[in-house]
Amino acid sequence: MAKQKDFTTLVGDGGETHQQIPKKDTHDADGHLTTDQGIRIADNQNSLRSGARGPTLLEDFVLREKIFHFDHERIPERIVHARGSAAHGYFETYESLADLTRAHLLQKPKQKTPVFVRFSTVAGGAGSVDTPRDVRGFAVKFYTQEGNWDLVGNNIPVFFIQDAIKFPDLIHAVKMESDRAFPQAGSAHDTFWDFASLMPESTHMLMWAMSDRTLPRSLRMMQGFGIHTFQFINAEGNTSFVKFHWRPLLGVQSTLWDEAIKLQAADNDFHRRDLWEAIDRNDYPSWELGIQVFDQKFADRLPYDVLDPTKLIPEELLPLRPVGKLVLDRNPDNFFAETEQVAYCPANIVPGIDFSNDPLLQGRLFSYLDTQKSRLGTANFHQLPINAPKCPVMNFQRDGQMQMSVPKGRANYEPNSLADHGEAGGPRECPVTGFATVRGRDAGGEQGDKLRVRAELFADHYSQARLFWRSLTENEQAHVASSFVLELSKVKLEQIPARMIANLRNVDESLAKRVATGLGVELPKKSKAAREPVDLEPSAALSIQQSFQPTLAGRSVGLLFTEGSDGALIRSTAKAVKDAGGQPVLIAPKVHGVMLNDGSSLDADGQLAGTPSQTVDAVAVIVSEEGCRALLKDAAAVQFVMDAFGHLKAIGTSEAAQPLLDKAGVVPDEGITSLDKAFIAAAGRRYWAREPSVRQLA
Ligand code: HDE
Repeated sequence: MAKQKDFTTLVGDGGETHQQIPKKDTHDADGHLTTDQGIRIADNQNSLRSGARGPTLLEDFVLREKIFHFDHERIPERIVHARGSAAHGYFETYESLADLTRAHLLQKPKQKTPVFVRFSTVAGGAGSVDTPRDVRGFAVKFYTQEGNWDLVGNNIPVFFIQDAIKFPDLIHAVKMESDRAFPQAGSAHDTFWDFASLMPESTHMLMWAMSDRTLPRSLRMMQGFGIHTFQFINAEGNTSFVKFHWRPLLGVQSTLWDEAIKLQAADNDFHRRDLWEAIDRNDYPSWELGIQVFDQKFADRLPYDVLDPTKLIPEELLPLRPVGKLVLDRNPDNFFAETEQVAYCPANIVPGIDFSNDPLLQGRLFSYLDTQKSRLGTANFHQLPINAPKCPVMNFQRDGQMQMSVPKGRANYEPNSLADHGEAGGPRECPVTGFATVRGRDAGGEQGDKLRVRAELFADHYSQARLFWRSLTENEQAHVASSFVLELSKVKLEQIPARMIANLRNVDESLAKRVATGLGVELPKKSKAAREPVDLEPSAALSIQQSFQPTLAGRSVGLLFTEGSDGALIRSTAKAVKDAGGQPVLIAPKVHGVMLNDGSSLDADGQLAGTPSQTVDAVAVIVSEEGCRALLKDAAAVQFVMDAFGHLKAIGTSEAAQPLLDKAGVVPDEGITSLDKAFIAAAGRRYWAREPSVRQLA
């Protein structure tokens, strides 16, 4: 405490002062509009002119300042993960992890730490859409009492490459092609598949990328992974390896590709809106943090290297220990100030946690700090309110652009003896509580000659890709095969699909054949694996469908109705959806004043043509006979039902709706129900068995 006070009087302050910067208001205390210099503005409608029809005067500082500021509103977007959405919340521990780590945030049960979490797509620009096939970022900033810890992960537990030196190549290849500037936000093009097919180490991640994992139903329904192996160190100095997993309490759920493509057309901001609206209605998204903890002996027994970020440790082999809960309960006040300016960095780590020698992680430790300087324009970006630690910041870093704190006194170096002469001497290092790096050899780290080589087991590029494939349901496998076909169909250079299929033969012969058949090309010769793959035990935890929990919690149900619809049925269905934790969404051909059969009038949440069924999880068609006749002539209505059926959703229906169902080609199955309890029970699921009847899969 004493030290903290010293510092505040001596050098101003890092953390606290930044927190105190008032939120920018556009008006002064009495509600008056001012310039950035605080001068009250008399007229915000007209610029200063010489005569009513005369030229505008250079003298108009109000106009000039306003336009000047506007001209500089944009900052460079992130080179990757540019498109994102974020929220505030907290992390609460279940129990003490003092046996494993001395990290302050993990010491006591029910300990709460504020967080800011940003989700993102990888390839697209900041203005791109939310639902392309893409990996999602899952970045968590914990504002702990011992400084910020950033766990900057993805929704997939492995990565494309093993070494940071390949990252610029990977990203150049996946982003829009550099001459034509398309495609935006998509991997289905020559340069990505050219690179990927030449990098067998990417095969495991490609399997995930082509699976339903890259089409999340909601940011609230994704897993998150720290990917790399990290280390814990406890107060006694004992170390262990650790991997971090986030499990959504709403369960993992994805969309179908056809659905995702149509969602893109229906709502560019589908995920951003979904996250915002859920928090806005106090339906707070939450995740459980699970850890996989192991030691060197365990690592030595594995047929893959735990420092290789293209590998995972199956949960069946090393179960997750649940350690706490993440809850997002507050939307940002300002998108730019918070979501855009937040600067995550895997190098932000707290005492008790440490990195491993994973060569991808090691490269990231440099990249993020560097990128923030070019994005935010100053080495003082850590002083922005969203980035500032919520604990004191005390050091002798000084000056730089946009310096916000006002250090007092002469102590801007250390050691100094100023305190001996009655001046404040500033903060000092603390070997006891300060961050201590795990000594390499304690944790099986290696030292040796300086070499540009990879460890031996990194050369196994296919065993885990095969493990993933064999862990999926037949339906999920068909999605993977079909995605390869669809993506590779967009590749124009002939040699690329052949090279990719040659690699896939090392994963699974039937997969390779299905992709070749789907593309209409001959099966190429199998590529030579750098290391022969081995068969690993399948892991059901890797399959979304096998761990799917049917529920309406956090999901929405579209109620399509018309003039003359059964008012009581609409109301009871909406209530039943709500009671089951879901969100009813009323959809009608017009939004205001729809007259129902009981004489009441009802407003809709969405107009039919602008609210297609892909925006909801199940549909109830509650139409009158006359209303149904009108809908038969409305392509949006027919498509609404056809897509709900094609996207394997439950459809609850009354008799009057039958002609519409017939026209949409709906064939009865267990997902097509009457509008009673059966519908509510059916609505929280997807009907995978229906898929072969509506879609040709590879
Ligand atoms: Fe990143 N990554 N990355 N990355 N990454 C960035 O940092 C980088 C990697 C991830 O919401 C950038 O602030 C390198 C793996 C997320 O703001 C940049 C390498 C994983 C986000 C950068 C990787 C990630 C980023 C761009 C290979 C999953 C968004 C802007 C060595 C564990 C964070 C920025 C947010 C962002 C570099 C690999 C996740 C350029 C060099 C592996 C979620 O610094």
